[in-house]
Amino acid sequence: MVFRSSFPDVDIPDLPVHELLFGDVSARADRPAMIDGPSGRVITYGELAGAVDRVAAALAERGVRKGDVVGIFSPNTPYYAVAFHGVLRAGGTATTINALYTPNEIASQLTDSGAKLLFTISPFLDRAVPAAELAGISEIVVLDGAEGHTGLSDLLASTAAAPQVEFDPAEDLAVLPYSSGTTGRAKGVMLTHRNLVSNLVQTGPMMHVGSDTRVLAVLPFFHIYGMQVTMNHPLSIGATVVTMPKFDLPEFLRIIAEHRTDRVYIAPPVAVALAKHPIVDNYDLSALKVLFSGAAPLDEELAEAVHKRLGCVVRQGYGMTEMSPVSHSIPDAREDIRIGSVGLILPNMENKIVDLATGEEVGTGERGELWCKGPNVMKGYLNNAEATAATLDEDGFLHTGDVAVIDERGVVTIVDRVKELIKYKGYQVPPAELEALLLTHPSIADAAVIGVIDAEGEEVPKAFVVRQADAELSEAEVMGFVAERVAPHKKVRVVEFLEAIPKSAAGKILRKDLRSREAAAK
Ligand code: 4UV
Repeated sequence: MVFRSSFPDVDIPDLPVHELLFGDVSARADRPAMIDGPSGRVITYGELAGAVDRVAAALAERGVRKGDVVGIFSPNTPYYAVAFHGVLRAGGTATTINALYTPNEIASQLTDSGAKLLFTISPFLDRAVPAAELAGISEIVVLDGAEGHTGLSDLLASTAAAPQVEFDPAEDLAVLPYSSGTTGRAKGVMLTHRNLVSNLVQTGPMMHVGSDTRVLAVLPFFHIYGMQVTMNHPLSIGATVVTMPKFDLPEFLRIIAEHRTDRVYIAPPVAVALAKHPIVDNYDLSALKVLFSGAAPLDEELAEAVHKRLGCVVRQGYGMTEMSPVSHSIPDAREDIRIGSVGLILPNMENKIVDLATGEEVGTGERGELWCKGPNVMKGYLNNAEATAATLDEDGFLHTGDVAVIDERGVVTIVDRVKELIKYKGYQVPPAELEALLLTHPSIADAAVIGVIDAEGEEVPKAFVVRQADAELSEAEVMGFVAERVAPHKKVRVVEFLEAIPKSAAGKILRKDLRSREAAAK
């Protein structure tokens, strides 16, 4: 059975992303497009569109052509949008890099994506410089400027005409964010201009964002949720984006109060702070109308507690990098939909629910793997036909690796995850990457990593480790070894030693057995 969206299809403009956002800003040229939260500095739509043109011209002068990949490694600031849309406007593809990454992790993404140039900020140069060297990138553009490097100001000084690039929105790649998908290491997710533009208009009927809306952009722009929902969507409507470079509770509350942001997008750990922390009462949060959570399951009781304490509407959505990213969301206006669900199927989309054991499509009220189809679904994984074929079927359905139930009203609830992926505070942790790293330790004979729920209810990576014969190795040594080599969100937080890792006859780790072992130990 195919479940269709209950909304009528929306028209998808046949435009590249930057055209949708900045194609004609004359009516809003003097309105604030972005505000840098910490400093309060404002950039208007006219200034932003002008800066995007300058950067595109300067990138073209430097040889950036259609299809060239450019890395962006920066926290959220208005400059991020200038670099991002400058790359797209020049015909390039932006590969957005996690701001917490180590030099090796950055280099791996730059190399895999074939990036030619890298944007960063001066405090990140200690990681960006070695990463660029490893990846053979010779030019780094520093957004806030730094001795010995090209600065954003150099690009903005370009007097060349903005390049005339012909776009085919359905084919040309706008961004290459990295995601591990259902299995394996992080892969480049090929999202076209049409994929991104589709999702910007598909979310329209779900949320009330207008030119007076002020969106708080604390979710990182490098992750598809921050990029599309908190940067591109408000800019496509003429709303104002208030940026925050990283989450810090007092600063978050101060910025909501001072800039009177009325829409705030979060991942579930922020809801915990908003429900429980005493300092929340010290700020005037009366401007906040909608608090929207996604990227990991939101606990219903917690959501109710936040709603009661702050008096705002709390809503949840579901998405995946591979879907640009939103596929389901609770509309602002639907008081009747449970906050513990992820709401309704977006317009222009279809779903199937597929029984995990039999592979048969099932109907209303039955659980199974969620498959999604729509114009926002990726073109595929970069240089990885095998992973693409394992995720996208011949009928165009993306197999999400999440287990869901759809009720008779079309409300979707995510009930489990069957893919390998671990989510730590909404960030992706690919177990395959940690397993490969653990195997490089001389005292480790074998290893497997799964997500487990800790005492605070957070999903955390747990490593099952088989020591080499006669090797001495403690849990702390295993955790220390990993922590020195990965970004903080990928740290192994629990270790258990085993005699052997359960494996199938073909040598695949039986994660299901490890999960049942974990459940039995509770
Ligand atoms: O690929 P990714 O890191 O992508 C995301 C995107 C989440 C978004 C984006 C825009 C929204 O408006 C929104 O509401 C959510 O996280 O990871 C995808 C996987 O994260 C889990 C699920 O396992 C996905 O396959 N996930 C994401 N949202 C939820 C979730 C959720 N609401 N409940 C449960 N799991």
